[in-house]
Amino acid sequence: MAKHEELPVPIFNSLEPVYGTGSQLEEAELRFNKLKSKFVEFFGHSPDIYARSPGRVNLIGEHIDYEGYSVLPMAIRQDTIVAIRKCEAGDGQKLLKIANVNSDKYTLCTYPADPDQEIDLKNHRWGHYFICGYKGFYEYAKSKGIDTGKTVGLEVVVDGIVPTGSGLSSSAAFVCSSTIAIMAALGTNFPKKELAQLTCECERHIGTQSGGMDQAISVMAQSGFAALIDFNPIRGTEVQLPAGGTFVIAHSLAESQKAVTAATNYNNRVVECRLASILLAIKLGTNPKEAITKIKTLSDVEGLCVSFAGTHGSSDPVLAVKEFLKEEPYTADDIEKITNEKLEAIFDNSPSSLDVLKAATHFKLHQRASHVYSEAKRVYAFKDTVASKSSEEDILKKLGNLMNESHYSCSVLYECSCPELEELVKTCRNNGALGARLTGAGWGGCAVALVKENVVPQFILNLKEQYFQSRIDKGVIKKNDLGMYIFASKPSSGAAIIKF
Ligand code: NG1
Ligand code: MG
Repeated sequence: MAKHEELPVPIFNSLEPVYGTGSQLEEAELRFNKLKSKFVEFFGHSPDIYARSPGRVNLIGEHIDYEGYSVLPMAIRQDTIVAIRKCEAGDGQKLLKIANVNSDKYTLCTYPADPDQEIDLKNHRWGHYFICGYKGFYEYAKSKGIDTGKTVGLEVVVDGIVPTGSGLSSSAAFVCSSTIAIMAALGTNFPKKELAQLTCECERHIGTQSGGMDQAISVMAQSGFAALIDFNPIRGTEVQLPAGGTFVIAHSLAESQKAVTAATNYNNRVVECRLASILLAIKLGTNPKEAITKIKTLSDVEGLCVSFAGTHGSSDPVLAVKEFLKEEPYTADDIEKITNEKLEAIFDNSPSSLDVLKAATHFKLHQRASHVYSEAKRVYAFKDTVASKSSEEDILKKLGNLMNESHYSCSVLYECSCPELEELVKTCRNNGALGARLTGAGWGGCAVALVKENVVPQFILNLKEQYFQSRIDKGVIKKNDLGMYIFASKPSSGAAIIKF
């Protein structure tokens, strides 16, 4: 069976297959026309080709993709479109010129057309995300022995409508659409599954030790379905959501600046999970040296829990955490006594982890591991509930409960919420959401709420009144922009190449 993820990115010569009909198509037509005229304005001619890739909302399975556990996101309508043109040999200097339709906010970025260039992480620029895709494309092509010819200059204009810093993966939408645009401009096309893997590696060039959820769903999503995404190897299984429920996405209006706060937030958790997995492995009988070299994630430890089953009657890793990791935060000293190794030596090949160690005073290993193992179970419970034969009423109720439990775990054990998200999630529940939780990395950004289809308009109105109105009054957002900050979302389609 040729599964769709084995196929290359689809190439269309019109917008309907991607954007459907009606107002969404009209909006897309306007965007493409504007993008094309901007391209002509910047570079004096039309682009060769376009690539688009969507943002996503994660329904459940937070902060576990980088630990090797399956997650359950869906693509959203909002996407990033990259228009691109390959410069001919006579076009002069070999440069990557990256412009944006929103040229006031995102000014032209220029880079050398050199796949080996280093990204200047200390000076963050929006164009860096394109370079992530650029470097990643060449690394992949090289590893596969694909002849990419002489490097050429590229002209690029970007149009992104995924809200940034919102936990909806604007970054993955940008990285994926860039990588695919580069691939298409250079005349190749890879299977979606491989692109999902390669774009995940691309985004790590920005300095976050991300998992692969966002890129996988952005590249592989099928319209009408959420997906269970598995890792190692990456695989997507379509999940049909119950018709009577709708997912409403609402922005807390606190911006999550992941690339800037990586050392204390995102990468800090990745490091804590790694340390928790090493300590657990040691407690489960692995010798410290071997644990340090072989155990990379909490999912690597699961197999070891089988030995624990002999004495404890269960191989549940949640129980192993209870037994073997103390609840009080660990100091570096506590950990080094168990590992017989300096923390700096454990992470010596990862500069971004060393930044984490410099900033951290203690490590909450018990809490982080408890979150990861329990959240991993909730993802499967969610998928099984969707597929169960219970009444729709029951199914929706159970899904809502799982989302609420996930939020609690993110908030209390993983500590990736913030006061605004807490208020927003509470407001969602007070207004009849069956469940509500933060989505994406957290520390700001969006919440997702499961709401019964027939009350969605009223739910949105209530949230506007109870959460957003005071923020409009204070001038945080404009009333006219509200549609960007709270909306219902159906599962949308994944990446596509468009050539007119
Ligand atoms: P967002 O919310 O887009 O920053 C991040 C990671 C995901 C995943 C989630 C938490 C990137 C590109 N994405 O997403 O891989 O770990 O946080 O579940 O860093
Ligand atoms: Mg992101």
